[in-house]
Amino acid sequence: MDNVLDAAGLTNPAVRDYVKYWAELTGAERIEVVSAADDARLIAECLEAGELDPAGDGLYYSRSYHKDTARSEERTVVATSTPTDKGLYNNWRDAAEMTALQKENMRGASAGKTMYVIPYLMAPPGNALAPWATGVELTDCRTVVLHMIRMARVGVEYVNDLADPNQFVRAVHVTGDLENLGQGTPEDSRYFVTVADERTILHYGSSYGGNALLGKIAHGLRQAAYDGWASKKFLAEQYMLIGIHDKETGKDYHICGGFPSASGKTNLAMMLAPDVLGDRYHVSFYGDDIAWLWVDEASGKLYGMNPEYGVFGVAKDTNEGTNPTALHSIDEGSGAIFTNIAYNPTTREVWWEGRTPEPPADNTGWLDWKGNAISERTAERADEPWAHPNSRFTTTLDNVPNIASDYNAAAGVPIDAIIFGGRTRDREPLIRAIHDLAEGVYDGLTLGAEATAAAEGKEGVLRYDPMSNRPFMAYGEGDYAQHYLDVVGAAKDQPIFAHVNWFQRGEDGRFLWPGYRDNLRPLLWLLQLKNGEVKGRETAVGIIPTEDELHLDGVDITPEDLNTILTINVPRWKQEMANREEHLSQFERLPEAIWEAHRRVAANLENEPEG
Ligand code: OXD
Ligand code: MN
Repeated sequence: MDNVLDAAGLTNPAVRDYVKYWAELTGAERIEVVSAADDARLIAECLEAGELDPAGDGLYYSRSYHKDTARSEERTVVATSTPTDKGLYNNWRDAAEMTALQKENMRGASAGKTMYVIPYLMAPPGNALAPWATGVELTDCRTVVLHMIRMARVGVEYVNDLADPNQFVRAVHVTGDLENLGQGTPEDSRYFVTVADERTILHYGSSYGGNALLGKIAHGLRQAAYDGWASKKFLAEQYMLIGIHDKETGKDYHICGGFPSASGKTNLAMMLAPDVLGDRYHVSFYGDDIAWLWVDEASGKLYGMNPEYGVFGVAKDTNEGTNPTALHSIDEGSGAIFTNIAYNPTTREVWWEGRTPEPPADNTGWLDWKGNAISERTAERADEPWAHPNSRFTTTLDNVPNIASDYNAAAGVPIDAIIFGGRTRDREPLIRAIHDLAEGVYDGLTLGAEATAAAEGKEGVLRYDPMSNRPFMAYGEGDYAQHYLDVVGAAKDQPIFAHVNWFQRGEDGRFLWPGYRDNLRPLLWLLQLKNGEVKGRETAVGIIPTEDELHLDGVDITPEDLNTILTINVPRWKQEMANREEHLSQFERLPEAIWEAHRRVAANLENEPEG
């Protein structure tokens, strides 16, 4: 084994010991150290082995096992040796117990397979947080390697010269026998464990997405959130990050923000300026899913960066209207990999629901995401989707047409605004700016998405998703709120917080705001408010734009609808406050500042005229 590590130039002695330990335990037959330069060879091997299919020039198609198509929140745990790390959502377990269990699951489970060693960095090289961003994933699945090469910076150079050779995340992924894991049954034997205080990730029983690409969610969110708290230095959030350049003043602004799933985060992150504003503003893309935030020591300002190197985007409903930028990031030659969409092996075309209004008219040769011929579907299966609803495309950041020119810069970017947005059919206006940090954190903690027919819950009652981090919480929510107040509170210029909602509906169910590119307009208003160029209108729950402050040239909206999305529905808000009180009461050690913010908003609502 030393020969292989030597040949790959892997010199870090702690990494070498770690690789040897797990190669022995998992029983892998051979090991291979990979770097980004191995991509073309590994693609060729996967095509040859049938693990990938060609989907056009420089595009690839893969399918996962049909019971392995999404993250499993129930099987995901954060383990530590400190019981007070238990929160409401982190599924806390004891570190020693979970480590022993996972070792038993993984023992001998890679027999006959190659164990790939993936040294990676979840940060732009040279970034202040790079010491927490280094990791080594071990995986027995070749397509996981190809995804990691797209989603992270990969190569031995990221681990060889660490100041502390031991400071890397140990991220072990063993696929397991997917056909015999009892997924979703009482016999489920999968476990996805982050042993946060040992900086060790042990995932067993999947080869899909966040369960298997360990740099992304397990390290980039759960482990990093814990590290940021333990070091007192940073936050790791499920946020998109964009830049807005004002060509008239030459100023650059950066906005990041969190949205529960299915609230349009990727579309917002990849948005282009509306045509009528395009001469003045350019919107650039930094990231669609994760941002790490810290205070820069030299300037005292809040900074942010996207630790990822790629986009693992949901395919469904991505089209020329909703997200042309995403479509061009998966053009021919991009090296993108599609997973679990519909595929035509004869023509090498791909399709997913919402790609075009109707599926291809001639279904000859088309296979659904499970590999079954569409033309052979029985009448009762005719309406089943062709693609899995959680099917994805994976592409690197520099394939995104409006990628920011400084996305790879070590410094990161100063953060001007932090926004939260749910999906709410009434109550939440288009945008409301929030007065201060404590109210901002309070707003984030009470973020949620409306219960829909698909998710359990009562109509109009939110499924709370604090900071859009519910599945990624690493320690107690009260401690998390205090840490957020501490990190952002230490910044010299405070970012402005706001809550946005693109999803208000009329009584007939139609969306009142056109959304997509027009979402830039309320964000521009927010920046103007921060700059003191507009005043807005005070309400009980924040400052909202007046109609004439929004740039509305070219927006298709009636005056009545505009009025509705710029008005506060006081009775609905009062109802919501009671739900929030119950929700927040579940968190231990919630800072008094958050309760004060809650009481302030509640008191304001009592004084607000109804209607
Ligand atoms: C997620 C993702 O699961 O980004 O949130 O993949
Ligand atoms: Mn995500």
